[in-house]
Amino acid sequence: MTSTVKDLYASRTDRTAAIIARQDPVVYAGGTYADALDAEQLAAYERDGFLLLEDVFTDSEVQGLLDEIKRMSSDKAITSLDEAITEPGSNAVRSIFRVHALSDLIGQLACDPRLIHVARQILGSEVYMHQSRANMKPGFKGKEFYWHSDFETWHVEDGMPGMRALSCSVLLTDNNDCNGPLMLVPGSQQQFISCQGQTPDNHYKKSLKKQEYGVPDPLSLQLLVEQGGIQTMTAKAGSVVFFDCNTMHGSNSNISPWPRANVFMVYNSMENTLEPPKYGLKPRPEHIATRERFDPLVPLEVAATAAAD
Ligand code: 6CS
Ligand code: FE
Repeated sequence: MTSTVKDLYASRTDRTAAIIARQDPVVYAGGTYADALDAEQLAAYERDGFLLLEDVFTDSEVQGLLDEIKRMSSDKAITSLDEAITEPGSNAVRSIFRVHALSDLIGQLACDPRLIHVARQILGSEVYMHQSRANMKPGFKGKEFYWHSDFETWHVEDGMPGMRALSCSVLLTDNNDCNGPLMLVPGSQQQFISCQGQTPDNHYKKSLKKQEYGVPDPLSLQLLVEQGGIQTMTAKAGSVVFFDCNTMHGSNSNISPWPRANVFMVYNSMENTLEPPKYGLKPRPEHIATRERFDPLVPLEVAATAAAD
């Protein structure tokens, strides 16, 4: 049932840019599905479209994860896969997708109760992994991620029906003023920016290096920023940023000597699984958007108890 119902969040049509009010909740089921966040944290997430939690992972957990993604980014067997994306203009590894399946350690992180219960609580349902990736943003060479709403891409290119997904970014190095921290526009999750331009075939091959379609026009962006300002997520390694799939965000390049390595997990509601992409586009590969093979993620503590039974 995709073609007869009007698309609430049409984008990349032949129309000009437009701002459309969000029709979906930000916090589902009143935030009662789990109890990882307290009322104040939940209210902040609902208002801003993101929440920073500090000191979630210990120094030794962070070290283990950082070692793992460093190992992966210098392992030929991994860097030769389609999952590995290089920086525009160099061979430095920019991102590795599907990291939760390529590494057992990151697979465990994907099911960590400190992440999953927050996602379940906000999305009001069981969740699965829509996309996972490590973004390396190496010192000197790490290039920017231009402003975008993830949902805009996931809606058009992956056929994600509604705004019922979130990302969490686990900081594996300190993110400081100089190394290209995530920038978010508070309150922007409430407006959908319908973008101009039509999607080229195999767009992901370019967009994951440098995105040019599905980015907001300057006027809409200016409006969002006049309303909400910009907040940078500068925080210590071991912190986690949770943000709504429609929150406008981006990050600057990293000309500092300090790498900025973060692992992203995108949790989608089991009630929001993918439909065909818009406009007859070919589905993106499974390692970028989970479409065929997935199950609800089981928090590790439960898995451990079940295994012991
Ligand atoms: O195309 C995507 O799915 C993605 N692109 C960006 C720039 N952010 C989110 C996601 O990884
Ligand atoms: Fe993004």
